[in-house]
Amino acid sequence: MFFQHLEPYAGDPILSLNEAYQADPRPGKINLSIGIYFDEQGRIPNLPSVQAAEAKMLAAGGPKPYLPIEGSAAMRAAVQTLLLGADHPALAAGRVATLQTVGSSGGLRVGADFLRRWLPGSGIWISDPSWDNHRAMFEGAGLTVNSYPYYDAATGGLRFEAMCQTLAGLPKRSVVLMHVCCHNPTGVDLSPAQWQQLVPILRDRELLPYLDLAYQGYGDGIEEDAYAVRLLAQAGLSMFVANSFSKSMSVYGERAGALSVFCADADEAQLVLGQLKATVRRNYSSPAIHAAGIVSRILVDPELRPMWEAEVNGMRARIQAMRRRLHAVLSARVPGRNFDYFLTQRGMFSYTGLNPDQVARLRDEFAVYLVRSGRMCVAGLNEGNVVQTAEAMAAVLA
Ligand code: KET
Repeated sequence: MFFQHLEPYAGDPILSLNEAYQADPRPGKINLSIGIYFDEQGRIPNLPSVQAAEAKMLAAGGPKPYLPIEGSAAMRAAVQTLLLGADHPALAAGRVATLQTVGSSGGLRVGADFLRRWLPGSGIWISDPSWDNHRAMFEGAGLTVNSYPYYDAATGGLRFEAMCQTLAGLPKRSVVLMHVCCHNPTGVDLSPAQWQQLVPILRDRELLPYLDLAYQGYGDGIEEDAYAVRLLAQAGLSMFVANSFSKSMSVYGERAGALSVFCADADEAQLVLGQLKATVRRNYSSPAIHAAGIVSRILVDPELRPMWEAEVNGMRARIQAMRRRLHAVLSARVPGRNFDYFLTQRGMFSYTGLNPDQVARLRDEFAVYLVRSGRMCVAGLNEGNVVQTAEAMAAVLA
């Protein structure tokens, strides 16, 4: 026996909860745990744009070779344009190295391994709180993970002053992980004006932004949600951007994502691309061809692109409608308590402020599943379960 000494794996706080939900036999159970968009019928949509892209791929036939280490050239180019818009000076300068990755998780981890090797001594700062897996991933890669102030529990908003102060005092060449839009788990984002205020701090302190863009299109729109990427690129900063198509194309299991590293110039970008490739080759070797086919077709095909944009707009509008419904029902059921955060927070998630005991009661007594931190996936609500959810919340808040 070789492995008797292993520590048992406690399970992932998000994925294990989703499994517990699946195993729950109670009818009428409600899944507001994992960050997945469900439609009005409570299903994960198979978007018509994705189906059409797959039909075209099937019709074209052809072999399935290995992709290059860095992934599909068509997808990498399409990702760059999605992030920056066409004809961005950073693209013209050739200073962006982009890899297709195994989901954005794969990109985040490849970037982490790269930083550990080539920027040793630099720690990474993540928001307080952040996606649970950020800490696990970066610590797993051997980086020291610290946090900067972010969420203000008193207001349900942002501790922007405290955040700026902390960033302005970090050791030079620190890495700062930021959510581009639809912050996970709080739903609290920086405004464009606040992003602008951040630029001189990042530049003067020589900080390296590491942007996570997992929910593009769920905030204000596909283009609008790329604002921070474009602003920082325009300012000439170096940065990492890991972006995902899991949510925006509803292709979770395809593992479609990318990592883009913005460098000082084209020569540096070539060096970086080379070492990113080395990192990938000794890890998973190359990414998935099916994911590349879907993403690159949808982003560039003149028929599919507008289809997809309309679908994303529809998903965003449905979540916003659910935010308003939940706010209205809860405000009526629990007078004297302010639920405006459901209206101001953006994207899939809201931080409800429920404590772990209240979250446990929601699950045990009402079969309503939220993450232990009090994070609710608002995208799991629909006309059929929103009142039931509000009543359960009202009961545990009483
Ligand atoms: N970044 C963020 C901020 C994020 O919320 C997720 C997934 C990812 C990256 C990873 O996405 P990928 O599919 O690897 O491109 N979040 C949801 C699912 C999970 O935990 O894996 C969640 O928070 O529920």
